Amino acid sequence: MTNLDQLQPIHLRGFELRVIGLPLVRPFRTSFGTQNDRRILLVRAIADEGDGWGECVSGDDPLYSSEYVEISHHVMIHHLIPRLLTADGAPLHATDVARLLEPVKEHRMAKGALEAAVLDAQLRANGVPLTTALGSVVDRVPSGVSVGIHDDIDSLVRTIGGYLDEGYVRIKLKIEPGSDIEPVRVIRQTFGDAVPLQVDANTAYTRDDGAHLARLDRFGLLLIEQPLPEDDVTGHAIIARQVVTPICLDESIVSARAAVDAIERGACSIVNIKAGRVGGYLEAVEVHDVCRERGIPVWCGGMLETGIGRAMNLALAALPNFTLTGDVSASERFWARDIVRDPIVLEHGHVVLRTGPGTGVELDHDFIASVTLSSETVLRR
Ligand code: SMG
Ligand code: MG
Repeated sequence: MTNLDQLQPIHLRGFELRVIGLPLVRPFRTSFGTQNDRRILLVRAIADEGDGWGECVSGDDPLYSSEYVEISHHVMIHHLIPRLLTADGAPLHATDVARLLEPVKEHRMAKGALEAAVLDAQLRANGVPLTTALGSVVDRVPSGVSVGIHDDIDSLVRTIGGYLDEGYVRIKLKIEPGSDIEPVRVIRQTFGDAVPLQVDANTAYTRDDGAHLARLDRFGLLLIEQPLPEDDVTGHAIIARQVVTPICLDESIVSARAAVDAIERGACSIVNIKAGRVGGYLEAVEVHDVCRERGIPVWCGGMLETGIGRAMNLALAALPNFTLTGDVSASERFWARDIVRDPIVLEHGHVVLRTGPGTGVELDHDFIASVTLSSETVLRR
């Protein structure tokens, strides 16, 4: 990672919190629910040197984690932003943000979004791309797609066939008890053993399900993601001893410290990194680093981001230990129209990094205005 402290700091004036609403191109069903649309909390850092934008990955409801749009908005306004808009108006580095927000427990998605906006603003002001700042080593990354639970197997096969035709190089299937072994068997039977395939349970199983999950072993999956509840790290270690397929953690890994703990306890041999889940892109790089030092490969997760979050995820996914294909898909996987002028597209199974200053994306402000549900600006007093 570039030494961000050597960049010129910015003089932060305030933040705009803007909630937009976008329909999904098709419903997305996971073990915790079905989503038809998304409200997304966008954050604009307003600085003397210019603006920066970040995106909060909190969901509509507290189902993936305890965070959700209203709670993230509330904690930003009442607890986080006041800690960044200090009375003395001292210049701010993006690297200061996590430390200033540390006294507030959890709310990592909210913290991560504020840091992302400050980071974008500071990098733009310095003319430095996020890719350079994070330490990206490639200019494009292979693209995987996450496929929701389907009511019937025929439609699942059609959906996956469509994504493979589009060029996605890896399929991740959402599973839950009652929709796991059979859909995986049919996918293997239909598309063959060569298709890189993995499953994600979003905490839907229990410690008693080791023998059941071991039935997935014969399908040669890349990994099983987060079978048990997030706080059951030891349970994952128990499951990991019962299955041959590697166990990957998502929800459980909320920091670099949590990653070290899970790895040392034998709970996972692969880690899914999502910046929002760990409190920001700078902590995400730390997670990458501690995994790399311990020989644990990582991949970049997704949270149904718009082009802002997608461009940032791409920069992260280009770090050297991201040796497994991530969930950074094209904008059109979820959105009929993205909020950036140059949506992320699939090119021969890859997605290409943005190289302009900051996130490198240009926002479609007219479209954003047309899908805005609320907007609030907080300025330094
Ligand atoms: O952005 O492509 C994407 C979605 C990837 O499946 C995906 N994410 O648990 O990994 C995960 C899920 C969480 C999304 S539901 C909020
Ligand atoms: Mg997951």
